[in-house]
Amino acid sequence: MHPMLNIGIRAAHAAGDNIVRYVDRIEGLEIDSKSRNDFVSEVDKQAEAIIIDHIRKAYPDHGILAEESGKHGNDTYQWIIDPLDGTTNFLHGFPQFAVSIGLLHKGVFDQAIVYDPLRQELFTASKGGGANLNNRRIRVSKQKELEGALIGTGFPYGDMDNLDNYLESFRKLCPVTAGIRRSGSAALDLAYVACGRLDGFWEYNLKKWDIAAGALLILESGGILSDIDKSDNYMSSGNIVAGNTRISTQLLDVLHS
Ligand code: 2AM
Ligand code: CA
Repeated sequence: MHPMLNIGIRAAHAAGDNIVRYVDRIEGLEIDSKSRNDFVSEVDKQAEAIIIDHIRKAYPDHGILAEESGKHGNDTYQWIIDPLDGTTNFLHGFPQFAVSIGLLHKGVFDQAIVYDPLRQELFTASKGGGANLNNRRIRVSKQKELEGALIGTGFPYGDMDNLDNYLESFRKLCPVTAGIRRSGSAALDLAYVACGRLDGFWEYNLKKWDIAAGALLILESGGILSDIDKSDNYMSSGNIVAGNTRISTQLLDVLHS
């Protein structure tokens, strides 16, 4: 195993274990609102500190971009961290959230970890080395047509400027798929595309830390990702379409129809 992946896994496990300790004590947590409908709790902050501590100890020169504490250091190697993806779910006791850690080397996806601490599902990928779920190789689904496909998405939640745009995409896709799921954790949605539980995914306005690990999982499991405008700029725009090649292409065709 790549040593950097190994450090990422240790960090994700330690953060995930800490998150799970609070699952039965959500009522007493201190919760701040970063913006409308965007919450952060002391659990997010602790998990992030645990991850950063692991990385700093192993790789003091590496840069970090983390959801709660921002950007630090140089970015030849940059760890992109969402300590708790699905905070709103977590705060409601809704069991769908994950730790997401992606490593970029000179701007290219290099290592990926998405860890669901409740199900103890560890999704990992190394550039050129394939993607795994709990050490077993995963592949994107073989679904050929949107008809019969299960598609993940995310609804707008804070700023509603994009709501009409989103509803238009939903109106186009809802009638032509087998079903649409909104889980509340984009990192897990991408991991589910990577292992074939979802056939495809689309969402607007994601953040880099929602995408960085999930994107490499998909690429290494034989899938593709694109910006909704068909460019490769999904990391900076946050507007993303993913799936196997056929489903991604069909999702884009319908979105542009
Ligand atoms: P977060 O929990 O790390 O903030 C996809 O919709 C992403 O949006 C989620 O992965 C989630 O990441 C973020 N998000 C923030 N607030 C949300 C909310 N109120 N409902 C759903 N997703 C939210
Ligand atoms: Ca988060």
